[in-house]
Amino acid sequence: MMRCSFLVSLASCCFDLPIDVADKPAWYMKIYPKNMIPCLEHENRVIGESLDVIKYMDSDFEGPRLFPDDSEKQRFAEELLAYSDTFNHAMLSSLTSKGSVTAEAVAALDKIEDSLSKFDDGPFFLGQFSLVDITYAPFVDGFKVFFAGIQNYDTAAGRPNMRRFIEEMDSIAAYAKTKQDPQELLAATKKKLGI
Ligand SMILES: N[C@@H](CCC(=O)N[C@@H](CS)C(=O)NCC(=O)O)C(=O)O
Repeated sequence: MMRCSFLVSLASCCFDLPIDVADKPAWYMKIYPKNMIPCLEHENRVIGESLDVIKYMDSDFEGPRLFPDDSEKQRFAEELLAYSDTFNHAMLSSLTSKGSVTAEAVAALDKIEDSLSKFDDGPFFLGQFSLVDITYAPFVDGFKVFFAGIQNYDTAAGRPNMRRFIEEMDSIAAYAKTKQDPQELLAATKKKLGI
């Protein structure tokens, strides 16, 4: 079962709702006909798309803001959020290529490694913890497991910033509790990708 509640947990909200992505309950589609996870229902509004959900939660709920005030960091945050689909696509293409790791995937991982060193006031993408980390952490973590299990490649080897990022994320209890057993996750992903 994949827990898709980490965004909510990290933003200190009051839900903690595990949903099996492979077998979503019927009530979910009634709330969000697109039937993709996540979605957020709040004050009679339903918001889908993970990036929209985390931005909404950051701006409409109380607590520390997870989007920076600094304009340089804001620009970099938007750039990284916009890049997340490209990153995932590059990584998935490699996993389904039936060969070894593609140059495109290596370049995407190197871009993440470089991005993690842009600001030196902390181990996260913008230095301090932000929405960008929430966006990337499950992918960086998940792809580490998938590349090891499918292409025999350690995505964090020779990438010390990525290794540190993973360790720092794991030390956040609200994130750690959303993680699935790596072998179960790998098996489910292989099945889904037809590998
Ligand atoms: N662009 C969407 C993608 C959502 C997405 O792919 N969700 C996955 C789970 S993480 C899902 O619902 N998979 C089940 C399915 O495809 O039926 C977003 O960022 O919210």
